Amino acid sequence: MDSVAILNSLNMKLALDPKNSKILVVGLGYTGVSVAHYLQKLGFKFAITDSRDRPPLMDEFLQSMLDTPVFTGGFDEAAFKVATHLVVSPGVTLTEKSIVKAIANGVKVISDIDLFACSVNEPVIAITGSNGKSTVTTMLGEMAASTGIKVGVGGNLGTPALDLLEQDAELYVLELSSFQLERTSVLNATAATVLNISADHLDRHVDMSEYGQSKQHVFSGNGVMVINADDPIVDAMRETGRSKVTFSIKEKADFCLAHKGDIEYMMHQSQCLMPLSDLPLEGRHNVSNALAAMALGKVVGLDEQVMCSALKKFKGLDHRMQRVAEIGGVTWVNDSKATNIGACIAALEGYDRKVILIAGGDAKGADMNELAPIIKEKAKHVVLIGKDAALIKQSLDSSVSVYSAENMAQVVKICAEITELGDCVLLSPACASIDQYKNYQDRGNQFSKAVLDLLK
Ligand code: UMA
Ligand code: ADP
Repeated sequence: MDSVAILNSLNMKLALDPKNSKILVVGLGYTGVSVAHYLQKLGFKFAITDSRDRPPLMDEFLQSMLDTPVFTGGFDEAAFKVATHLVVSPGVTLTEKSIVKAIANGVKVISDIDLFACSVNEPVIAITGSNGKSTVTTMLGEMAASTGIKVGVGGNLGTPALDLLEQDAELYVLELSSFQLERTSVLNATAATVLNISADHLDRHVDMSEYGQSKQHVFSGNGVMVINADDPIVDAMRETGRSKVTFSIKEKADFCLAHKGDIEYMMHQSQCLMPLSDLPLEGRHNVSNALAAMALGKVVGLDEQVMCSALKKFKGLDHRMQRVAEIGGVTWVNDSKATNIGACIAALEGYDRKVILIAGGDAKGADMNELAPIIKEKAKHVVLIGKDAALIKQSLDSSVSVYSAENMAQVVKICAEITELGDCVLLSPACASIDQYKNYQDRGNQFSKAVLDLLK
């Protein structure tokens, strides 16, 4: 879209225009910087604020935006008072006092995703859910690229949506978080999905219902709804009068599974797409992810056979059911990205035998009792780490042996002592990592390092 068309669209959909709007960009992280560059290009005047004294991106930002007022070290009331619009970064909660006050005074809160939605005519695929977003977004990006089209892939995955516009893509695939979606009102994706809903981020959302509702914003507009028929909360999001495509690993759906003789196939209606055994990923949940990606790709006209070829080559992402090593007949698996209960349950459900589970960290307000049944069924031993280890321990009875560790080297040492030939050790913590690690990558890397040290 050229800038005149974008400005028209911004004016029509968000009442934004360079002459009269006073924009405050809240948060000087990756999102805030992408918003600033976008607004500058379109000739908007704006200010930016961050509650940190010196956000890490600030120095670089100041060099490229000398004229922009920047308020740091707290949210300055004066800056909020003059604004007509706030573009709020996902990391900043909408319950922040200055934002609540601004909303009460009629200020419009928007997101970078709103701005993005006003700036593209090309098809957009929007992917949200509690788990599997990054996997499905990356999978679909690879599928689309292998058909030869120019595809922009980003959002919560890493590259801010507005930065993707530089790529002049023919198709955009966006991973969207509940935080991005709760402040987005004009997204009208060509195809959208909520992959699943399970407890997460309950330290930021009021309750499960509000969390689910923010995810549901992904379906705003009139595009095709891609529905996971296996998830009752998602299934209930179906809207009458909308086009829908369903996927399921349990029952008949547009994209589903079926046996032909001894072979289980991924299916599109009555047509076999590929044998399930060709999918090079661990876990039943990844079958669901693959079907979701196929369904989304089909809506925008990607060739099914090309998508299947890309799936067969898909390596999976680091820290998600990633096999680290097999040492002395014991397999070590890094699923550090399992930062909530749903991901840990999915990981355990994928095994047809008992494993040694490493769990714990920051539970983010989730009820750890929900893990107890699957731990009882699928864990031979549990090794607990982190701030909320006790919450998991309390939920378990004496049928599971529980060990506690201070750090990852100790975790791996304990596991090495209790494993037997043929065992599998799974790091799938069901909790965030920030109580002990920089992030989930750091936690996963420390695990992998400690495992590989066993070889020394
Ligand atoms: N800030 C404040 N006050 C606050 C909170 C934050 O001023 O109360 C400031 C921080 O000081 C910082 C800036 O806001 O300078 C950071 O903004 P941000 O937290 O919104 O993060 P960004 O750097 O803009 O990155 C965001 C996403 N981060 C979050 O949602 C927390 C990134 O997702 C995303 O990749 C990026 O936009 C591009 O779209 C990361 C993430 O952890 C990977 N997401 C969560 C998840 O996946 O679970 C939701
Ligand atoms: P997200 O971006 O939503 O966090 P990821 O693809 O990064 O999703 O995976 C995060 C965690 O969730 C990993 O532990 C992964 O094994 C698990 N996971 C992936 N897909 C699913 C799914 N469909 N259902 C449940 N868990 C999943």
